Amino acid sequence: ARIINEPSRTFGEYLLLPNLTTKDCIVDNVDLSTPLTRFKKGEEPGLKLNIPFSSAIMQSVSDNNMAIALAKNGGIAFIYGSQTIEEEAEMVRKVKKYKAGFVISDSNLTPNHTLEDVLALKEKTGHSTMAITDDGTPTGKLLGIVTSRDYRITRDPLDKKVSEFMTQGDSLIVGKEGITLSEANNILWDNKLNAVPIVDEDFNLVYMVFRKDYSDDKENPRANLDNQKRYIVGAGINSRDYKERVPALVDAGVDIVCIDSSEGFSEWQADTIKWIKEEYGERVKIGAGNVVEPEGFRYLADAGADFVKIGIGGGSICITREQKGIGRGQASAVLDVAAARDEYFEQTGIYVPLCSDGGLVQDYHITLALAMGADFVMLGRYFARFDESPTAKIKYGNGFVKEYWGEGSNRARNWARYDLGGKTDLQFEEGVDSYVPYAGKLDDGLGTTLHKIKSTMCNLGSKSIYQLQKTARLCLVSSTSISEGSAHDVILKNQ
Ligand code: MZP
Repeated sequence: ARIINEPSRTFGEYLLLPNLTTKDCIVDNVDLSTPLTRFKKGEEPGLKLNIPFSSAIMQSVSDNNMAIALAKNGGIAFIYGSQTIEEEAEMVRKVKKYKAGFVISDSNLTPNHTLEDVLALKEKTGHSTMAITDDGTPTGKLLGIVTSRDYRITRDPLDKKVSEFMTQGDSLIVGKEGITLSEANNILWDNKLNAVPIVDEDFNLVYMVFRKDYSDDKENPRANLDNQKRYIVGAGINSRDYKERVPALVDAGVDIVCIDSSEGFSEWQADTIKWIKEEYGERVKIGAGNVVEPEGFRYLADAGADFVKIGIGGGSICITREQKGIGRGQASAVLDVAAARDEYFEQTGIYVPLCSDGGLVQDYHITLALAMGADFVMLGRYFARFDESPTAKIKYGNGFVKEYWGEGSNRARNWARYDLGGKTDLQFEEGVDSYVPYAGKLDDGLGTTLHKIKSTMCNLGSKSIYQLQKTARLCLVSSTSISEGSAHDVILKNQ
């Protein structure tokens, strides 16, 4: 065996050193856009992200709701592949068909405004559709929809137009108030309906939601939209059924696929990439991984991967290192692979973006991963905590938690992720089933994290991720100096 004597390290063992902050280096001037797919020197990448965030390819993290919420914020979700081809394609389709109406924030409009106020605002802004939610976000409670047609939001069950519409039979009654915009859209989509009346418990009409004209394309500057002005979405695939899965996902409109595997330095992955590139050329983008060292990176880059994902065994729900003894501290893996990526760029003129996947605990770990050479990160635990993740929110002690389980757990049984040929079943667990503290709405939590990253970048004198990667200075910390970093030698109040 060959021994690498340098111990492998993780993010908590490093700190960033400030650089000169110039006066123009303010939070508003920090640009977090980043490449998602490979590009030649001097050219633009085929796909970019507006923020360096992707959500993990996991049942407990990335479904169509998460994908819409994250795309709206400028990131991308990779919908989990451990479901049937039809189910996964349907989730992709829902994201691609979802063209949100303009969502009015409560500072513009509240339930106390009259219908005339709403119509006047609609006239003023020129939007054909408006969704009004109680907090102005797509996941807030839906208070009503205003469309350009005369079928409009109504709180009056006797509204003639709505009654007429309902007699056409093109409707489904939902006996639930307080539905969210995404839920309403799912009901429309699932039932192939053009409208749903939302009724209260006594079946009085509260409001109608329409699909027709539900399509104002008012561009949100942060949203990640592709050429057709629809939200971008990724999807997980495996190296077994890709010849059936990829065509179904492409048909559903997927923007990029990613081979979901705990260990990506394999001929299975090269074959998968090769097949996709032969079949679709540059039309279908594909990420591959995971790797933790330069040889694995180079193998996948040579095979044609559009991005390469880094990380083995560092995920919060992962027990691969205990079960198999395979893995590497995430900081060392990112540093080493990033050096190989830069060398590859020097030699070939091709830049292959890197994704640091798993094990990001503190928000600042994201900044560290980017400074160390990652172009974007992938997070499971982080996103599982929000309302938009697909899992149950449960009362736990005095607060709430959400469920979060690994793809290698008995609950997910995603054997294809650990597949090495042979039996098509999970032979032993590499992941756990757990809870994570509930963290509210994605928009709020992500907003705070983005602000922290941008502020840190200002301290480092960087207005872009590229500049951060080039100029950041990091130092190793001793275990004694780590304890200096949190509150110490004081008696904390409210404990
Ligand atoms: P984290 O953000 O929760 O720390 O880690 C998420 C990552 O862990 C995923 O993107 C994936 O690479 C990895 N993962 C998912 N399931 C398992 C498992 O069951 C796992 N072992 O390691």
